[in-house]
Amino acid sequence: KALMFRVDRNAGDTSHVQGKGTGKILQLRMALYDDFVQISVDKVGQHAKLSPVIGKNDYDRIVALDGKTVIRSLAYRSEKIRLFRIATIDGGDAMQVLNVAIFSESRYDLPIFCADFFSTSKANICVLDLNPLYTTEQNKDYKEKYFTSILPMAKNYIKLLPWGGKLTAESLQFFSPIVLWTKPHRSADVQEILFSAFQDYLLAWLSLLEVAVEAPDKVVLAQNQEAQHRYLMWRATKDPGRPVLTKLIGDVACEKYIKEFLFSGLESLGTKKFLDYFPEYKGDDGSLSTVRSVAGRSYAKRPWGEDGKFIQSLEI
Ligand code: BLA
Repeated sequence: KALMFRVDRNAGDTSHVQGKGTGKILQLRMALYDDFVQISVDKVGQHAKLSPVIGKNDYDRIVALDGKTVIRSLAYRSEKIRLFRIATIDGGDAMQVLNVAIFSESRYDLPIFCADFFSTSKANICVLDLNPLYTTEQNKDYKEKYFTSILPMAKNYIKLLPWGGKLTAESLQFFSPIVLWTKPHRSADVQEILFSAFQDYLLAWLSLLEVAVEAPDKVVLAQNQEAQHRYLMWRATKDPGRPVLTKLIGDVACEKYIKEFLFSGLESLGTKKFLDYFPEYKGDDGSLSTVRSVAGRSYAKRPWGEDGKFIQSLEI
């Protein structure tokens, strides 16, 4: 029997599906970020021969302690991609999350594709970027190599999606001049503008992957590996998603999920500890400070100009 239906993709929205002739109202709900997941698997799959990452399957579907919220996880690799992983959280109206990261193999110095979207019925907090492996303001060659060519594509989105306000100052070293850090008020902006940006940033990353040149020697390869490790260490320790995940699945499961799934590579890519990379987090007694940021929140305005040049507009 033909069903007439309409699907609204507002966060956790419940659409009514009218079964024609049956008189019954069925309920159909799509999670806010379902389309993003689908399109990313499709697009990456068109550019690379993906295989599922074995061992990460334990995390396919986790039901949170509240018995309602569902965490879904997917992980793939390919010849050039060390890890392409997606996590979504479907907490209905209360919370919708998309978290995508793609890491190349360490013989390439490719930026890390990063999409980090957190939505409630009241707010959307979004980061979309190709996170540089080497901080762009200190590594001009790296900035030139990867970001100059894609800046024109990003400009349009930078205009449409305004800067999201102050952020943890430490994060900035992991962001590139094309970063979209934004808090769209309307979910239509997420579904339309951010969705389009997500695809274009992903395609930009894939085109960089296509022409990526292998490290000339083991020294450079080791540097790339350490840069990924440092990034993983930062995010595994200070990611703002951590407290949310702890609340959802508890301490032990959260640690395991972060190490084995979200920031997998932490244990295989290096042996340094968080404080080796970020000594400013050492507390008076030598232990790791639990604060998210020692520098505090800053950058009330976008610190890069339209041309990708860094402008100091630090406001703490
Ligand atoms: C907020 N997430 C944020 C913020 C940033 C990021 C910059 C704003 C607050 C801040 O300045 O820290 C994202 N920060 C990043 C990213 C990098 C970084 C991508 O340094 C990369 C290097 N976030 C998640 C997941 C959840 C989540 C999985 O990744 C939920 C499970 C939630 N992010 C989340 C929440 C906030 C947030 C709840 C608001 C809370 C807050 O501002 O502390």
